[in-house]
Amino acid sequence: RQAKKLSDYKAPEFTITDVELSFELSPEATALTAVYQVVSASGKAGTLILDGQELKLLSVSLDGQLLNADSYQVTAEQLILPGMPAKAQLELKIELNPKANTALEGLYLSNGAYCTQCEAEGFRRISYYLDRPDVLARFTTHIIADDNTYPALLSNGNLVSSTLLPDGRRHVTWVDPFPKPSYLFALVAGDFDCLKGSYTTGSGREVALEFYVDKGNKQRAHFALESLKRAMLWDEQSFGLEYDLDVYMVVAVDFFNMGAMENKGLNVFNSKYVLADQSSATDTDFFNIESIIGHEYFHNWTGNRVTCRDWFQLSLKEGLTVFRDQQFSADMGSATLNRIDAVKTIRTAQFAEDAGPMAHPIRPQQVLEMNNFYTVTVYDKGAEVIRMLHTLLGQAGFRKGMDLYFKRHDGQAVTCDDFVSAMQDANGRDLTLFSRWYQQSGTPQLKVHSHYDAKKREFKLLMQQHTAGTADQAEKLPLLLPVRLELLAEGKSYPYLLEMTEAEQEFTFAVSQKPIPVLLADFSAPVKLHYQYQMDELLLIARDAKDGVARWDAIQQLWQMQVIAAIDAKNTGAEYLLPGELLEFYRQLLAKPLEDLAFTAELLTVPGYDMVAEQFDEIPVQDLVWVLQNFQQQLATKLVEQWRLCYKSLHPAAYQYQEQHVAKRALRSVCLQYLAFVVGSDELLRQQYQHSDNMTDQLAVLRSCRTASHPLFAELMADFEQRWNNDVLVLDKWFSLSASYPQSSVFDTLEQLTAHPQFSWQNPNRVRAVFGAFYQQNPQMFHSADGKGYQVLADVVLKMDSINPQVAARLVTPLLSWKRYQAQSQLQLKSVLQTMLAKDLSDDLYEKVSKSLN
Ligand code: B3K
Ligand code: ZN
Repeated sequence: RQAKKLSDYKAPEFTITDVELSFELSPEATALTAVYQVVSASGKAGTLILDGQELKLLSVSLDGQLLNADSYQVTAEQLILPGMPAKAQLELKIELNPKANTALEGLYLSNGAYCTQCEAEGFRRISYYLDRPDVLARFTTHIIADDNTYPALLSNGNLVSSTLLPDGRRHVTWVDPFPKPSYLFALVAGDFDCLKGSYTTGSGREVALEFYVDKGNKQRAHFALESLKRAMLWDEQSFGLEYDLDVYMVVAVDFFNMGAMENKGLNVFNSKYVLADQSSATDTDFFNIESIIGHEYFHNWTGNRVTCRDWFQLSLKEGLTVFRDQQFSADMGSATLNRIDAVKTIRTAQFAEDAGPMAHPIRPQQVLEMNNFYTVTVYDKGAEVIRMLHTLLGQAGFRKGMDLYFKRHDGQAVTCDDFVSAMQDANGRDLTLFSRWYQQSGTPQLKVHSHYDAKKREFKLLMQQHTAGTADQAEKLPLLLPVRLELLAEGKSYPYLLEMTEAEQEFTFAVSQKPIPVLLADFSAPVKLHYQYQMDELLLIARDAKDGVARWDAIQQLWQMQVIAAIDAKNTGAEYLLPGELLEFYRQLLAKPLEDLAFTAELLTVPGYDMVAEQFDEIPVQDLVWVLQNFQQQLATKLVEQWRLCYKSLHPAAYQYQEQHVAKRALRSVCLQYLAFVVGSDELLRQQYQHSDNMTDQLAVLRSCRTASHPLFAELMADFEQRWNNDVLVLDKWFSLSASYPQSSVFDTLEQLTAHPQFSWQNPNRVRAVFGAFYQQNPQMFHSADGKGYQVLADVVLKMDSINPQVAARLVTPLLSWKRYQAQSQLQLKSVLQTMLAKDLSDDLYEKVSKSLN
């Protein structure tokens, strides 16, 4: 199998300027006529090679002349047309079978509705095409389908005509005036409820907003509609960017491989990121909807108006758009909590990716299956890289760079270098060194030592950076690290922004007494920081630092120290008791929560398994699970009265998705979680489950019971299943909770879940709800000593590979990092991976499994 390389990029020899597609929809035999205006870049005739996969080609015509089958060549992945004139019209007739499409890429059916997914290389499953992002064409789309069964016929751009045909079918025509790459094409046909709204842009243009959802779900789309309006306004205010078509449509579908897709004017969304109301969705669901609606909307400029030259540049649009959606969320709610969430993602999933076999820079250099590179590195580390530019250039400088980027590149397909150049030129600042972040994978380790010279009243920080070799790249160079710093002294906080450019650097500060350094405030660079803090220093930072992220981080570091100490004790058979200072800190926090209750809740939470696991080269899974459970138990018992009092002081109000309400529920949930660990909490748990008016509080009870293996779990889960049996989105929460129960009974449970009438291997949400939760939220059983967890997941991955390779390749992730586990697990994991590799795998799965065994 041949991987593609960034260094092999060549501009296309032919381009397509105009596309006219006519679909006559039918589940098993959709007829497509595709007409392209093809132009040679050099003005010379030559061979035109179009991409295409799993297509039934019926005919080819050139400038109106039907071609003989021997004048072109069709392979499994290409249509080759030798002797293509410098300018010609090419017409293809193709037959498609959307019903048989379980990969959910190209044209497929979701609960009977037609929809498409083309990014990254899915358009080639609809028609032969120059399926690469640097070919930009104007699209006209005709859709012909039965008017009764499919009253909504949608595509990109503006609707220009709609005619009822004598045979009861309707013919609609959509024209998208903005030239676009094929990955942004979309078509939807179905019978939906439509929630309508409108938005007037800053310059006074009226935009129709339309949300298409399954019948009966209209009431659940209001929050998404309002989120869209907030996003449209925010982009005007923050970046001066307005929407550019007359209509913005969002369609919610149940069968979808990822979260959502930013097709021009016609977003297609996983229904779980559109539909919400208080009784069926949690605060987190509401949050995610606002953020993903924002994300896809922001792509209209960062992705659609300015797109990627090639797929190696994916972070150009994704890193930047994640950064934009993070800024949006921060402005809509709490900046600190949003930042903490982003930091968690980097420290868990991204650091793990960098340490594993799939390590790659935010701009990968080599790709076999592009869908494998929609990663936490390209997206979230990509966003951190943009954030560092923002930190270095400041808000105003960053905005100048963005303005220049759009001024130069609107309507073009460009590279990450073009983006950095715009930032550089707009600010008159050399960013050559900074650009290394695009080329280098791996997590830099930042080691810091300090020294205070009382005589000279000088404080020195000696900083060293080092990035270890990764699976994809042995040699590493120093990077430009913006290091935010606070020096705490004399009850004050002095802020600094250091720029580290060398492998080793010393910074000197004049201070009249020995300060405590708050290093890497706001997590100003995606690195692992090493500094010998004492416990009292960390507690002081947690109380006195200006930056909220640093305060939270101090508590994280404290817990990491406890984890190490407790494992050491466990190995010598000693009992480990949490230090009094830490308990005292918690006692005081509970007695007098901070004004920000959500932040208080964060501080009171013991870090999760993934967070503590990341500091180990070889992860002692069962020890960690045991220790974390033990810490919660200790906190629960020692502070039981405090948890109870705090819980009781937070009277629930009628549900509103509003910052203060969300915060209060979060803190209440934390208290409840601890209380579930002590005897005598049944009444309280039952009470909250039965009497709360919202999903957030109900789910908090189930989660608490699950985590504490509480006897009430089974009873409440049975009730929940019955209550929500007809609502698949809510039922997914039940599937996940069932699969994450940390007892060996879970293996029988998994079998029962896949036999559940609402389970379907064809639906990615269901499969992820069960098996994603199993490996992400049940480390204890996933890593069970007999290797059963690995076997179960491996079987599922293989089964899924023949149904939906993209889903299979996502699910295989936890098996790949076998080198991170203890000897026994390593052998078990390696053996399931080897068995897998011996099978006939999709490119998606092959790329990952083969790399992991290298
Ligand atoms: N651009 C899409 C992701 C496409 C994934 C293809 N496997 C959604 C997003 O990032 O906004
Ligand atoms: Zn995106």
